[in-house]
Amino acid sequence: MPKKDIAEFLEEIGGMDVESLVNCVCRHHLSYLGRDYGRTDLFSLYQSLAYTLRDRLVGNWIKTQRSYYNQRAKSVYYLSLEFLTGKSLASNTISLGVEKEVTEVLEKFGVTLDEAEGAEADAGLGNGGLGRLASCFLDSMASLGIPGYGYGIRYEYGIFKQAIENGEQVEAPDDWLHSGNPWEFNRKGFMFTVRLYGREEQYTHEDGSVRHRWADSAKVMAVPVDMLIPGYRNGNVINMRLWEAQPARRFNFDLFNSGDYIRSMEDAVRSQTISKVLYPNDRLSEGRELRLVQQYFFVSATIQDMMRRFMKLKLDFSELPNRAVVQLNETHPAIAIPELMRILIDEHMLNWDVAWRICRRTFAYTNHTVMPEALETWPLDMMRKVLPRHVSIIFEINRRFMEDVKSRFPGDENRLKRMSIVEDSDSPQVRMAWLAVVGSFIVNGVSALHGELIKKSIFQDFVEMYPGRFTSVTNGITPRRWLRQCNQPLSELITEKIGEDWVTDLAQLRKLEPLAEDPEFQDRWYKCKLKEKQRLVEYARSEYGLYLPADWMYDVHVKRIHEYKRQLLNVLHAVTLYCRLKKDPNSVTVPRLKIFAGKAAPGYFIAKRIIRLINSVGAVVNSDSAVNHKLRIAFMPNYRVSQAERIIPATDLSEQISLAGTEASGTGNMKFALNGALTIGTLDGANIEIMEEVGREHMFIFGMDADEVGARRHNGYNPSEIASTDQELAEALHYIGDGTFSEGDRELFRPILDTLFNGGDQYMVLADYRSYVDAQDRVDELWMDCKKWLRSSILNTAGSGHFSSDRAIMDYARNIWGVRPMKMDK
Ligand code: 26V
Repeated sequence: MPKKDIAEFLEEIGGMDVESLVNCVCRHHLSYLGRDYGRTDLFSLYQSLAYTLRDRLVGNWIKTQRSYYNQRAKSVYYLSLEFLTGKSLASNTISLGVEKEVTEVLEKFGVTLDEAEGAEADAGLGNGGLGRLASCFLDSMASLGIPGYGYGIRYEYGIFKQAIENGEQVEAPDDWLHSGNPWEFNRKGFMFTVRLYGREEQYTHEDGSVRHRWADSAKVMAVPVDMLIPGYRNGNVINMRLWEAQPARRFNFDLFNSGDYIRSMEDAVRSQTISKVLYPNDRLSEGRELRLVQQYFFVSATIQDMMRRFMKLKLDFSELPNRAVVQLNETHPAIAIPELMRILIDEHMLNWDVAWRICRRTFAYTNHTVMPEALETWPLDMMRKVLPRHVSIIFEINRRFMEDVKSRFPGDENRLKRMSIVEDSDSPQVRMAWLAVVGSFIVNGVSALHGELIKKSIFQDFVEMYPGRFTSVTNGITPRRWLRQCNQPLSELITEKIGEDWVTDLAQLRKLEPLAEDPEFQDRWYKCKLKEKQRLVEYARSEYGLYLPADWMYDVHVKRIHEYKRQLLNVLHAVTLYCRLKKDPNSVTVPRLKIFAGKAAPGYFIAKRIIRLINSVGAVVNSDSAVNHKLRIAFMPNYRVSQAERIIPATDLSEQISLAGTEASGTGNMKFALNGALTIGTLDGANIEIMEEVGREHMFIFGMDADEVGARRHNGYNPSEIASTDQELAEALHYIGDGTFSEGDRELFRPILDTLFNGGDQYMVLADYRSYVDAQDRVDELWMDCKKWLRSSILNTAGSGHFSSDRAIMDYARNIWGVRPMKMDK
């Protein structure tokens, strides 16, 4: 071993000055890419720049990991089947504090940072809010010095690419790795074996006790692939470890030897499918075996990695909860609970009670939705086939739990049925949420409202059983990516006025309040917004061939397409404006561009038809000169993190219009407010808390609240009656049905109208229509008063400090994890 310190090696790699960076870029061109640096293209330049930055991260990464070990720090294991990272070039550049230098380096090659990042593929290893939240949390853990790791799957294919053909969504595979990923380290040397299938076996241990083990299992290898996550200018670098499935090294040796080469290769291919593709559903639990295998695969590898680190400390097992805390992002990794039990009981021979106490103190569970169809359940038969030993452990957990319930609520048979982890029916199911609640020391919702709603609905019985176990932590977003990086003009203006500390202490944005009415400041605020609109115009043109007007009001609705998010309500408003304009071209005062973007789950028929409707209404509106001077509609294909970074800073009006009680939190709502958009929204999820911080008078709140929704449901809701008493609504619905937007085809949108009139309008679109349209009229009114609008816009940014993921992570750290920010070793 050389006696050199890491610092000396790093010195050889080179410094942060422009010259060192240029040299390093050229060297990587030569030695990594095997190419002449005199002949760079955009992609090779991006790659060698990424390697150059990775060189500058890895030293701090090692130092950070060593500090964890040396200080015996309690660490957070954030387990998530999804991480929606997006691109890393700009973000890492900013965190390293070399923005100026990198810009200068790229200038020498005739390229901007924006252009260089254009060559990077989005890491889209998630569906939406839940996965993006996980990525924001890693950024905050790194920036705060909270010891921890992100663990997930390195999907070869991320969330599908969406194209729009003939107005409809068409899916294509997201081959994000096809040119390699310069940010990652593949660590083949540190893989673990993961077992699957087989059977449970009883045997007598040498100490005479009867024990169980897992026999005749199949094996796959889990290879760690690490992505480095730097903190903001603090020298911390944390690890996101994503597991890749590979065939066991001596896979199916028997088949090989017997000469059945092809069949043994088939097995190898099958093991690789485990990490092949992200499931593109964000609600419906389909009960697919491959999905269960994915869950166990990454959980097993992660818990092995955690135990490896813990065993190095040579402590009693009862110390585990003082050294590690596992945060379960939804129930997707909840199989970790019986897995840790299995390891403690079967492999380390602990007795049940001791093992259970350890488990219960190690896990915490975050719930992200109240919707019953998203509650994960697994058919018992399937689970028994894939994980035979875990099923008997789950039965034992449940048996003991049922005993507890019985002694607390004697004779309450219905309660037992409701609370049983194994649902007793013709096709028994394992209820993962119940398992997660029973096996965790704390369960949290993701906004104040959501935290209360889950206590009153899905978890009511469990609250009666374990009153202290439920809490909430309001979501947050990283101010680095979602303001500092994505909105350069506004960031610079803010920093000029209040200094740069807001980047790591977002509450400081309050200091903007006194400036809200300052005409000079308002003017500069307006110009920032305009710049971002121009940037979006250019992006939409070059990426999608869309021509957007730059000086209109940008009214933006971007998120997954889902009935509960009510894109349909927004379309009804668009059609209403269309009708008004057709009758009188001067009836609408404000020129408005409605921007939509979002993916629909490939099997979600109605959501896809809603996309078709948006595009169809758009096609008619945009080409009708009686209308298109005041209203245009753009659907931006393939919504993703990097696209959101372009759209959000340019937005004037943020649409957050879910049916109250259905959106657990929302995080897009926070990103828009932070960037000075005004929200039109319902009293749902974190909208409520945004209102409390920003002030109701600076938002457009409309519609029923969650209690009113409940009452209305209870009293019988009749959508037809509403449609027949509101003339504008009736007219809008009529045009959707009569073929106005479908070249005379009256069938195309019938399924959508059917959900309203024959399906009972589950998400009460019609009930909130009038109050929504009235709120939109108030939007126009305020827009006409430019000064007032700008004041509200500034106050939205000023009031967004609470929604930093730094605040959210500190809440978790203090109230759930019991960990503190750590000082790094020198
Ligand atoms: C559920 C399922 C069910 C089984 C099939 C695959 C699958 C994939 C993802 C999910 C999670 C759905 C829950 C979810 O995404 N919730 C969103 O979480 C955000 C972060 O907390 C929150 O802001 C959104 O309001 C909430 O909808």
